[in-house]
Amino acid sequence: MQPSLNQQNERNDTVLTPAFVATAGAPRWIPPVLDQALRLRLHDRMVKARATEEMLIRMMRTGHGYFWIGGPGEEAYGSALGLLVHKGHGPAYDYLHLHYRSSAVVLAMGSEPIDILRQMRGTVTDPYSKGRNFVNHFAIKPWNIVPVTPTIETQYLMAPGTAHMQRRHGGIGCSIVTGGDAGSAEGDFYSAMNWSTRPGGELPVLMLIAQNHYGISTSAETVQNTPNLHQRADGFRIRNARVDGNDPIASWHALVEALNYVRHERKPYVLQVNCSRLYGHSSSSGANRYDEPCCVALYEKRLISENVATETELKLVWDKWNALLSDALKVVITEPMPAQEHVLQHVWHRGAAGNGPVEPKQ
Ligand SMILES: Cc1ncc(C[n+]2csc(CCOP(=O)(O)OP(=O)(O)O)c2C)c(N)n1
Repeated sequence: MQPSLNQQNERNDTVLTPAFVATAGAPRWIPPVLDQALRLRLHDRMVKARATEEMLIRMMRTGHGYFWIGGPGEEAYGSALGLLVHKGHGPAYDYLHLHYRSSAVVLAMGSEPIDILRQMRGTVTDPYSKGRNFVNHFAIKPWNIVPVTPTIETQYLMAPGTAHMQRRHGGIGCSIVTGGDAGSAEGDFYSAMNWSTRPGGELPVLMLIAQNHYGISTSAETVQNTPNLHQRADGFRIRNARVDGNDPIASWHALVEALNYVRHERKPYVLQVNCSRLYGHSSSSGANRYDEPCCVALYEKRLISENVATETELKLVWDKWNALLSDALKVVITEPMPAQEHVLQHVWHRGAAGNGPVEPKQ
């Protein structure tokens, strides 16, 4: 019998949506208050993301998946960001230009862990790439999540494109782009800052740099002359800040401040989030656990010490997501792989004459 996902399902989970107030002039963005319930929700989302990533690594080790790259260590700021996104389709909503460590963002927005497992295995049911791309390469059109590219940092220069459209459109929607510290050494990052600050053409774009001090195996200190990469924005007179990305509460407040500015001033902002890279670069470096600060463990300690939750209650969150993920894996391994007839589906190709789609040759 086909196993079913009968546990808590994101579709039934109320997704937290920031409030918007339409005033006589322009709409205002009112972020949710970070109360006890929201602190627990943040924890839930962080565990959801970590449990998903650890399942992906197990899939890689047990032959149920292929190459792994992902976001363990980026759950704190990622979950906060996912809960603050103005989620929807079209220029009135936020556009997301993410990178391959952004699982916490899309999971906090309400995506289903099973879909990430599908991409890890490369099944035809993978909703992001139909089994074509490797894991954590999202593409979710109804939520303005543009396809994640395996080439690093190209997303920085695409973000001003959607932000340009949003500038014309008006409202409070903005473009949010994430990337790594090594990638911010590339020209795309600087071009993006330039395009976002043309006089009279400033763009509503939030640029995040995840500073984990590594680019694959290259130490950041050997490449850039400062660990405070957000200060590069000073040269473009872009407002910027740095936050402990392992702290979900600090990250929440830093993101609220940044988003408030970008949404209402309609200008760019660069935010550096310092975070860990807990399982190394990818499966190519073994995906073994490193001894770096773990944002989930740190947050759990804090929730217990501040009497927001007990150890038992927090463990139940882990049990819930781990059970859901084991059920999800049982489903995914029964699903089909792409077949010959899928090769030319969803492919943008105009053919030799440049005027139409190519029919598959029999
Ligand atoms: C344009 C481009 N250059 C090089 C690579 C190879 N590459 C993949 S990941 C990576 C390091 C990225 O480091 P960083 O931007 O700090 O992000 P992290 O992986 O540490 O999160 C490199 C050089 C690539 N994918 N694309």
